[in-house]
Amino acid sequence: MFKAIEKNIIVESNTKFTDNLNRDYEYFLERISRLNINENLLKKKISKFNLALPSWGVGTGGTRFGRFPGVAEPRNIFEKIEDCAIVNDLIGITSSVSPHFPWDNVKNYKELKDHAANYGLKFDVVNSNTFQDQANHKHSYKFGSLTNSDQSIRQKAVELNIDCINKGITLGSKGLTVWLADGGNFPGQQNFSRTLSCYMDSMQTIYKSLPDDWKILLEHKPYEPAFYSTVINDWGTSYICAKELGEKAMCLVDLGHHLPNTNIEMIVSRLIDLKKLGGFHFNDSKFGDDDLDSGSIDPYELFLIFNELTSASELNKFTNISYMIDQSHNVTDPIESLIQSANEIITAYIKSLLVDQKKLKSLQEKNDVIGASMILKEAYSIDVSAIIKKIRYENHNAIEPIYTYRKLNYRQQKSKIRFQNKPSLPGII
Ligand SMILES: [Mn+2]
Repeated sequence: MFKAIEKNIIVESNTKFTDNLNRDYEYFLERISRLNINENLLKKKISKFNLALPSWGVGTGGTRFGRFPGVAEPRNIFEKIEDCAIVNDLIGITSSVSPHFPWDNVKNYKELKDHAANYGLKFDVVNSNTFQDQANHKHSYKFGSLTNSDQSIRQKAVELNIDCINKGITLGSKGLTVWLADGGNFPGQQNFSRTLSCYMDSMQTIYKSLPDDWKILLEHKPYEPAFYSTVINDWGTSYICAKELGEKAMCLVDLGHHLPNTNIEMIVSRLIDLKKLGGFHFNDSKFGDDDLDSGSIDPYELFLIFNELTSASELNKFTNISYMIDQSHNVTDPIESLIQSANEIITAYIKSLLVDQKKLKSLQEKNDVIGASMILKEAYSIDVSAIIKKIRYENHNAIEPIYTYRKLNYRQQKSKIRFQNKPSLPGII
């Protein structure tokens, strides 16, 4: 098996940081011993965490105003896999890729699976794109896909989703995420009841094509690209549809798909209790679905979300949740953004593991408001970077991944092979 980065490059750049790391880690161990946390148990929990990279996340994103392509962007899914492998070689917690079809269409899916396996990568849930027309389409999704008023167009959208499942089976995926752009821009444009009923009809047909060990993830969003109404507008609608579809249907929470100030951690808790939480799309936002890097605006919210997950998992309330990044990197090197985002996400997760859940519960019972909030703040304020770096070091990944990545001159190397064919493209995502 070959991987994207030669091991000695990582080993060499790590030597620069090992002394400081050892000192920082010693202090970290002392700090968690005051919370009666066992190092090995903590490491065991952390080692189970895996985050999927979105295939589209290694390309430069854009807005509806335009897109500024980066240097040596990947031109196809094979090159996207190479970039994902760079990220995973550096940080070691992102060993799966979530593809998007038809963007990532290839002739031979077995060959694609082998290509990823050569880099130590697997495929996570597949995603269907019915939010834009393709060059070879005779039909149009302009007025909707799974809920279009034209039955033959609904059928095409259903077929596209089933086609995604079939590709995913060859790739070794175990799930399909359906995010629907369908909705309306004007009051009166759509009958809310009719579109929801069409959605259920279409989804029931797709559901029947799911293998036994698959799940289908329903992703809600209150607005955009439709700016007046969307068909699956919120988590409640998503939950009702998932429940009616059956046990393989689960809800996916994209952090950006909520109106400002929404209490997302509470939605997470509700979906756990209702046994319908199936996955996450991580990103951050300031105003709407901004698709900013995870943890770049509100890392405390990310921590509170993980606190709900950790407290529920200690009670064995769920098992199989798909974690994935879903962001639009408009002005950064996507590889650097993915590294930083993954780091923010695992940081929030580890901090949630430091919360004294028993003590928190007892303070809640006593209505000790300040005491309870201090339990959360105490865990949140502990610097967990040393254990993240230590685990990376022990697993032969990079102690300082951005430093090592920059040492590689990766973009410069790839620019000799990956020629850009267009100076600028319309915005995507
Ligand atoms: Mn998403």
